Amino acid sequence: MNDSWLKTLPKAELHLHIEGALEPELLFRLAERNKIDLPWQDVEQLRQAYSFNNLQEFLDLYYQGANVLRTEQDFYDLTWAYLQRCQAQGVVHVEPFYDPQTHTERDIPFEVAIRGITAALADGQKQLGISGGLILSFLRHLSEDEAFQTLEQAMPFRDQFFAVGLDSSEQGHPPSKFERVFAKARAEGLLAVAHAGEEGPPEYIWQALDLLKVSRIDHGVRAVEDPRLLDRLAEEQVPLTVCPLSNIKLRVFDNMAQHNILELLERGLKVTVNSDDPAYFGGYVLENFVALRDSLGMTEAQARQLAQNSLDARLI
Ligand code: ES4
Ligand code: ZN
Repeated sequence: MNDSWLKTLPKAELHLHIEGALEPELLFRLAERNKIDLPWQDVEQLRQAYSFNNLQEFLDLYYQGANVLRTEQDFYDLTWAYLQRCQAQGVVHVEPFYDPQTHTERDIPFEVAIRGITAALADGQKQLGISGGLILSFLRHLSEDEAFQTLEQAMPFRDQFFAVGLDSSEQGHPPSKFERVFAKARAEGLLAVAHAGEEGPPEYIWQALDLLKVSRIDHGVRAVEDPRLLDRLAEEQVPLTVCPLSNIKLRVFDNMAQHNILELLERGLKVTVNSDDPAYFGGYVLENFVALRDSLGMTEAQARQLAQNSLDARLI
């Protein structure tokens, strides 16, 4: 099995933080353009910092990296670079997340990020034939009140995103903290997704389903610890957006041979393959498929099923 058929296999990417697609080269270029001093000498030194023991260590660097994003053009360039990677890898549909609070917290006006990102997504549809839509994701380490304020700020741009999400530090920030914010978002006609069961317990996956009423679970790999939950996820065919390279980089599993994605697939769950933060985790969707083949013995039939699942799990 060579890479070329994996490359042309039509796929959707359903779990991608656009800020996590910021490659070190672009990060340095934007720092220069915006006259921002960086704590790293060069791209090599920055890449060497991409070594993490857990989610929080990664997030600290990811928020620091996002600091170079200042103008609408910066967000456009970031998103456009990602879409070009998608086209090169057979990704025909994308539903990226962005974290408005990562930018409004450092006084970038709300409209700057969303305008830049959605302009690039529109050009991606026209020029590259890549379909999709944007998911506005709340930072769960911040308060419920701050999430409500963010939703309020987003309402003038209601037609520029189709769903809300929940990301950042999972432990100690259960979905229940955002039950009321998600209820409001759903009342506005928005769909919902949430990160759950990456580092957090199966209980957080139950809460995402029952309290936030999500259409998909982001990660969800810790569902294996709860047989009743596995039955429910299989029964209801709830998509899980699994991110294999991310899980290895953040030490959710010791190595790729230990990853449970194929067990979940064979148990009848609707699992998909995604890159999460490809600039930080060593690859885009195709590299994730290749890693599953090389280190986990993914068969051609399993690869085709995973790709089909991603198309089936589209929300827009
Ligand atoms: C994230 Cl891997 C991951 N988990 C939770 N929140 C995130 N934000 C960006 N990447
Ligand atoms: Zn994620």
